[in-house]
Amino acid sequence: MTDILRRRGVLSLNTRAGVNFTQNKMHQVLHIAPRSLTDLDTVLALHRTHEVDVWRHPTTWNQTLDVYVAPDKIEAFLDELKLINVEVKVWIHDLQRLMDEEKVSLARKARHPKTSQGKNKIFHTYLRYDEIRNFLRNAESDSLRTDVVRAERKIIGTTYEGREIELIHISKGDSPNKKKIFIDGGVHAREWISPAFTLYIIYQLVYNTSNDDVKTLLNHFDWYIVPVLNPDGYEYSHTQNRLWRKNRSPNRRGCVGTDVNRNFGYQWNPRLGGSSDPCSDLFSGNTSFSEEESRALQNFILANNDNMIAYFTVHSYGQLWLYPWGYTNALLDDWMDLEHLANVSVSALRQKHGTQYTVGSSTRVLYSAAGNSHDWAKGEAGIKYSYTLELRDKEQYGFLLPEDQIKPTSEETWTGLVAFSKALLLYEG
Ligand code: 0X9
Ligand code: ZN
Repeated sequence: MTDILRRRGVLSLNTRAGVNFTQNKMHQVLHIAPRSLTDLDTVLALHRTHEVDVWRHPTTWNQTLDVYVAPDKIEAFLDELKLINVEVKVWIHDLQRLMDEEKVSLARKARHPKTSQGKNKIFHTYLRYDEIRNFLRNAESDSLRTDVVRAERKIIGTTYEGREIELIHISKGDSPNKKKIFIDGGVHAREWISPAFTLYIIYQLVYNTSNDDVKTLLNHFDWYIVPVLNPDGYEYSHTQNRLWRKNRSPNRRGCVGTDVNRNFGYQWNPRLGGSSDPCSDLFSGNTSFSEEESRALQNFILANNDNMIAYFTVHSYGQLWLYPWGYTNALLDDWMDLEHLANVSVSALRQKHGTQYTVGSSTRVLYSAAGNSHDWAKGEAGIKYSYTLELRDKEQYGFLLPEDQIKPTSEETWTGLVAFSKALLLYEG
């Protein structure tokens, strides 16, 4: 019971650093609250030397950091924190347990395919990449049997490990001049809710065509969706390391992986929220567009961006609806347009299950991260409404969002997307 309460953050061990709450050496995620800018800088410097994984960075000293610390690192890390003025709480007390529970749940579903069969599986479980591709194949062939929607798959690139990056174009096939909306997911490997939500969108557009909202969305837009931009990383997070973030291309010094969301070529700069250390989780690559994944997206969008009015890159977690810039805290000239449609979307989203989102510029609300994809989509590809969505949750599970939240998360985000699309029609004509 205590564990459950702790995990839910109800009984967090609220203590100053140094009190020994880690005797049992668990994988823990800490909330660290610095009390000044200097203390924040010290914590960030510590995170580099101690190789802990910052799940969430703060923008200002009065926000907390979420930091995952491995059992063999925690003692030394806490000793250092003792020397500065920070408050430390255990947020996720036993991360290993959460990962084990997730594994059991996935295995149980695999053993009982009856309860989660066919395409409805996307609502209840996190699919592997081959299952996702199967779903796309079926969506394509099922759509060909109707005359109301046409779904066409396209390979837009091949990853370092040889996996094909697949896109699905969903339209009515009736006009070449409709406005286009592009959505990608699975940029970061461990953010499993992201591909799951993109599949929900595809499901709605292909299989729910008698719904009035779906009719509107198909009548007015063409949809381009890449459920998993980084399939190598996604598979690795399923089979080897649940908390993997980057892709899997090899680097110098024997380290693997580039952060695809630091590799885009608009104001690319490893010193602004990325890293030039190939072993870092935020490695920006040796150059911009050094990676297959970012290049695939670049090539496809540049070849198809006429009439492309919106771009969404779907991530987790934090419940945020963000717009550029991510490389500077300067505001866009048209930030009010992006802010307005984001506000419309999050109010609709909230009506569904009460989930609250924060809207704003990604640097101001979150932190700076040069080389991210929404900056490139806006700055280089000229897509007016470019957003990063950070889906659930905020307080409880972080990247390990349980499968029973796939459906409500997808439903509410879909509600936000529908509201966005309708508002866009009113706003932009
Ligand atoms: O750091 C990222 O790439 C994104 N957050 S995540 O937790 N999903 O990794 C945020 C990117 C948004 N852009 C900026 N914050 N600049
Ligand atoms: Zn992400």
